[in-house]
Amino acid sequence: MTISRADLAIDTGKIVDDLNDKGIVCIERFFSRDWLSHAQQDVRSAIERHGEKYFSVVLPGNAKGTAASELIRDERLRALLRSVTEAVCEQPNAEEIYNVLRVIAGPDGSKGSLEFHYDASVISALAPVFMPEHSENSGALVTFANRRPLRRFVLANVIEKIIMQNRFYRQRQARVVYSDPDKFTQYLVPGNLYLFWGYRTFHGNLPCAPHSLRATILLHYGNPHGNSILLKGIRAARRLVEAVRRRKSE
Ligand SMILES: O=C(O)CCC(=O)C(=O)O
Ligand SMILES: [Fe+2]
Repeated sequence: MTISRADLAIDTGKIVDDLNDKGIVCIERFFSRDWLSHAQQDVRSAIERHGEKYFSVVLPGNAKGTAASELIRDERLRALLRSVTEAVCEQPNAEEIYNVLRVIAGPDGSKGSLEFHYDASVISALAPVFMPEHSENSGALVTFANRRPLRRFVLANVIEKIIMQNRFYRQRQARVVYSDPDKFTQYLVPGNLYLFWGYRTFHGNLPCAPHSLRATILLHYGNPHGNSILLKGIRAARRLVEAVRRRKSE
């Protein structure tokens, strides 16, 4: 199955410029209708397995025949992620595309919201699969674009994490967002593909109304910290912590 529209022209140089200048790039109607309805079916069956609540599936692309596996194997999308990453990072040391399916459903639509963070990857791509009707509580994506540089050293990140990824700082940032929502939020439309420098952009999502359905597939590509055995170990540990965090917040 082709995941993207055949007639779509992709200008990587322009995308890189826009990522640097505007922070977030939307490629409208990137996905084919077939791919989107496949992804929607996958989300529905994931909800049957997990229940109507907030949950994440780590590496859904490892399961054969899923829409996520089509995504991460798609040559066009892979080439896009590779070339934008290489434009800003000489040695992206990329492994495979790290992918996550994230679902907000059930009575508590605010679960997982306002949890602002930086991603570990150079580029993050977001495919919205289901989005609530456009309103104040429709889980818009929040981005504080390009707030930090790509760094080679991990220690600065650890310190920054302590300062920025805690409840108080996040609450403060939430107030900043609500003071000027147009500046920091982006309503997401299923079928579009959104790109931002995940490593450099402090981001998260606004809450959803109770009993909303919001589902996104996240793709993460490119590792700015090199690829020594030590760093591989740190990354593996980080993913474990991340998986536990995701489980806990379910
Ligand atoms: O679902 C979203 O809109 C963003 C989630 C996110 O940033 C992440 O899982 O790393
Ligand atoms: Fe993220």
